[in-house]
Amino acid sequence: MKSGYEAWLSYPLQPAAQRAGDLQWCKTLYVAEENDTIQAAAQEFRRGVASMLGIEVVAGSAGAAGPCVAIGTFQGGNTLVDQVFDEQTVRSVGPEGYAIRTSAAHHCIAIGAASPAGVLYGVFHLLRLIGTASGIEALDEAVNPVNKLRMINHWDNFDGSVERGYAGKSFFYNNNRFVDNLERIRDYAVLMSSVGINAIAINNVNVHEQETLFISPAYLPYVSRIADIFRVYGIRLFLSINFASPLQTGELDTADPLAPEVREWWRGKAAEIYEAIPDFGGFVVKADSENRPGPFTYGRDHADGANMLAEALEQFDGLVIWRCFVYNCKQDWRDRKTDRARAAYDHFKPLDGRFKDNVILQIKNGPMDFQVREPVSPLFGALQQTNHLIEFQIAQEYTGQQRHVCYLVPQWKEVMEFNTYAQGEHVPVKHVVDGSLWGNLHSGMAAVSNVGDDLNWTGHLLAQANLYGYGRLAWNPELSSEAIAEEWVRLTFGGDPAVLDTVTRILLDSWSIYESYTAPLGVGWMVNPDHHYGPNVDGYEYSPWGTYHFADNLGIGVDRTVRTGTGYSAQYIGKNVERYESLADCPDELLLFFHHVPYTHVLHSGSTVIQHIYDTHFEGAERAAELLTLWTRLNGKLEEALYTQVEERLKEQAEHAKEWRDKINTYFYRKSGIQDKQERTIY
Ligand code: GCV
Repeated sequence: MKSGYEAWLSYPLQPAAQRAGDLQWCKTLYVAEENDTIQAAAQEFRRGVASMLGIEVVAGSAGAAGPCVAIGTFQGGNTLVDQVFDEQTVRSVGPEGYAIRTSAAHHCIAIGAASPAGVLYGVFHLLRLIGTASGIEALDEAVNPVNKLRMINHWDNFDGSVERGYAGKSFFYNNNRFVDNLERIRDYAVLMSSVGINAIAINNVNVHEQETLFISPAYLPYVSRIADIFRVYGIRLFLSINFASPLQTGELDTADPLAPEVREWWRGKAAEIYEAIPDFGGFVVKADSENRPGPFTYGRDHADGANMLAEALEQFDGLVIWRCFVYNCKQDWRDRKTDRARAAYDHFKPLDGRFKDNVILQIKNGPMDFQVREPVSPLFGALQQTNHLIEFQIAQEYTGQQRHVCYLVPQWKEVMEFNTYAQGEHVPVKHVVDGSLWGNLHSGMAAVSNVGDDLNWTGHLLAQANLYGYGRLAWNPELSSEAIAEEWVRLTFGGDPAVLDTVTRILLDSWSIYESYTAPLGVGWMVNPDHHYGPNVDGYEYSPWGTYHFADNLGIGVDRTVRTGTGYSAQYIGKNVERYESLADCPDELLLFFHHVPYTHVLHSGSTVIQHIYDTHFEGAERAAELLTLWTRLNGKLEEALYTQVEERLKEQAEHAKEWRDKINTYFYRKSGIQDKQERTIY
């Protein structure tokens, strides 16, 4: 019985008509290399084919007659691979790419790559084609990942808790120990490599006392065991580190990045780490952010701090991934000049060009913090001489915490398509992020993981679509949200058209539904403090975190204009400045992020702000209830265990959406005194 553990690698049996076509190629697998990664690819191929096509794959060889699948690196010993691919094709395949071709002349489907990881990605591609009934008799393509770094950040703590984790406990640690059973970590590595993830940081960016010691001899052997597993699947392991490590371990009395003894300490540390893990990826660093230590303590800046670490790692090809989530979290709410949205740009733009080549700045997609709606961070397009990554949050901290369904791929797509005007009329974020705009040495995507030790990995089964979708999008940002959703549904549940239609519809509508019953028009927050679940309009209004909506009896919104507000809109480039600055041009969905307006302000939609709030909240709660109705149509069409786990979550969502509706509507009705035109019940 399926539980969701198999996720998108559950390999449902394909319909008989399709099986016949795919079978003829897949009965035999020809592998010539002993390499662990290629053997892992072969093992996955055998597993997938057995389950989807119902046959045991047999081993083939160079001279054997009859069709087969042949996999290997170019010039790696697989003669069929070398015969099928011409020089031009081989040249077009990058370090992690692959070529795949159905060759009638050679009676095979060949998958060739420059590296074992490329072979693995190619095999997963073939399995995906079989699983989505795409046909494999005329394949001919060379595929390379668009983004170089395709990273997952875990916020797992050594005690087993996961910061912003909504799917159980960590499967790396338990009660201040590394787990003994590594099976689940292996299964996780398989899942991640199947969508092209090539880097994973295994501990929280908030590095506490015990985790500070992960880079010490006491713990490095355990970290190394995990790196051994990841390596097989083409994944480099990273650690989040504590900037004050030399001080905190008691070995030095300073962590000043310019002090020679500190530089020496980190150089020694790097040597120890690479001794244990020769392909260690590097450090993820949260410094001078939300009470974490950093270079500011010593009057140094972020470039001083990052470069010091980079210097220690560079001889080993290690990277320093330095986060830009830096702002004043002790703001006085009475201070109307400080604007948290400005902070990342104000800190990092002046440092552009000062970072070493192996430093990568990691920038959250928006200027605040993974809200259901916020503008794109103005740092994308502004940093011309610095490597950088975009950071998304797969964990649904502010988007329903995996108790509500919220398929985030459409949101990420919107961010990636955003025109930065960085150099010319059309420069989308995706070209800044993939490094093509300025030819960055390092670039790509990172995202906060949404998995835990829940049997189905993500708590809400439908939240698996976000994990899957993140990997697919990082590999190829051109894929559409629809295509990714459909792939995920077919691979997870099989190809029944009713299931496909219903589940993709639920996924594709879910972000807009969640947005409509929560904080309106881009203003954000309005959640309960600390745990961030559920409505609380003034939850953060008088707090030090810089997250205000300024609602009074007349109006609502944050004035971030240059003319009368915080000046944030000037951080954008070209036409974006005026678009956000002008009340007339600002898009409705971001109106309250940029402007403070009366409740009677008329939106582009023709509705007033207050009526929009009422309408979207009533509709949103209704649409949330419809999600449940849609799902119940699948009763009997899915395995019981899969059906019921989603049904339960959708019930909770339908109820909880009403809570959001009533709290938000009531709050604004009481503040404004303006009646709902439709006279629906507001308390
Ligand atoms: C890991 C938000 C979250 C924190 C998180 C922080 C970050 O503030 O609520 O839990 O800390 O972002 O990204 O560093």
